[in-house]
Amino acid sequence: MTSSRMRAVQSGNLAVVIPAFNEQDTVSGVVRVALELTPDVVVVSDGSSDQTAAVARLAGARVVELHCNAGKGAAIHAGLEATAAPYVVLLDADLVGLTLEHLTTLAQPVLRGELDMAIGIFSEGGFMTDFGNRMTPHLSGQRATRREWLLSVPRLAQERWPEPAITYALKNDNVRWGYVELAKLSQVMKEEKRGFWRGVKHRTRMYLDLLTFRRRRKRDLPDPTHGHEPS
Ligand SMILES: Nc1nc2c(ncn2[C@@H]2O[C@H](COP(=O)(O)OP(=O)(O)OP(=O)(O)O)[C@@H](O)[C@H]2O)c(=O)[nH]1
Ligand SMILES: [Mg+2]
Repeated sequence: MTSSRMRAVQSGNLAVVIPAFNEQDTVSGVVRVALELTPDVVVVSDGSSDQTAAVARLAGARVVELHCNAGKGAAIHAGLEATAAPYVVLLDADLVGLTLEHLTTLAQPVLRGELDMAIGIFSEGGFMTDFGNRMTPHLSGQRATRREWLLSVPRLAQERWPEPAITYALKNDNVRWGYVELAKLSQVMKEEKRGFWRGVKHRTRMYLDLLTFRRRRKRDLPDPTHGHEPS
């Protein structure tokens, strides 16, 4: 057991929050590894029509169930509100090959106070998943940060896909952030888990949503005044 894990477990200061929408095939594997890091593992399922919530509960997670589907941003927000831990690791529920080492790689820089947010990037996990993650590293679902800061991100709960809102806040606030490599980790892509055409439909909707954040941001939020540009 690493010293950072000991610290997290002993003081109860770290939670893992996993937004999961129809992820019954993979969520339990992610929960089991998360439980190696901390007992405070929260899965948020909002309107999943499969067994995601039951499977996650059986694997040992605390499950927050919302009745209507509200999006990944609302799910993360609900997960953050369901814990009091000052530090959180966010994980997607469709990860394959997750290990405790990945989690300590993510969490350590934040627990040590070196970074306010660590963003995990896949490497050597598979051509497509590595490629997707490297093209858009700022969209990664694997992160560690301070819970209070994440809760303060404007529009976090309103955005179906919250990553652009987080990136915007990283620029706007004086936040120390950095990428860490997560070797041999991958995810099940939408086209695999939803079927090809449904996957394409979901992907198209996701990109439309991500691309229109700027419009919503201009309407609702001030311009950045300082900070550096996440790539
Ligand atoms: N609770 C909840 N979780 C969601 C929702 N939408 C996405 N998620 C979860 O957010 C994580 C990322 O969603 P994915 O659909 O895998 O998106 P992605 O990994 O960015 O997309 P691809 O790489 O294109 O497959 C997964 O754990 C999803 O289950 C939602 O509406 N509610
Ligand atoms: Mg995914």
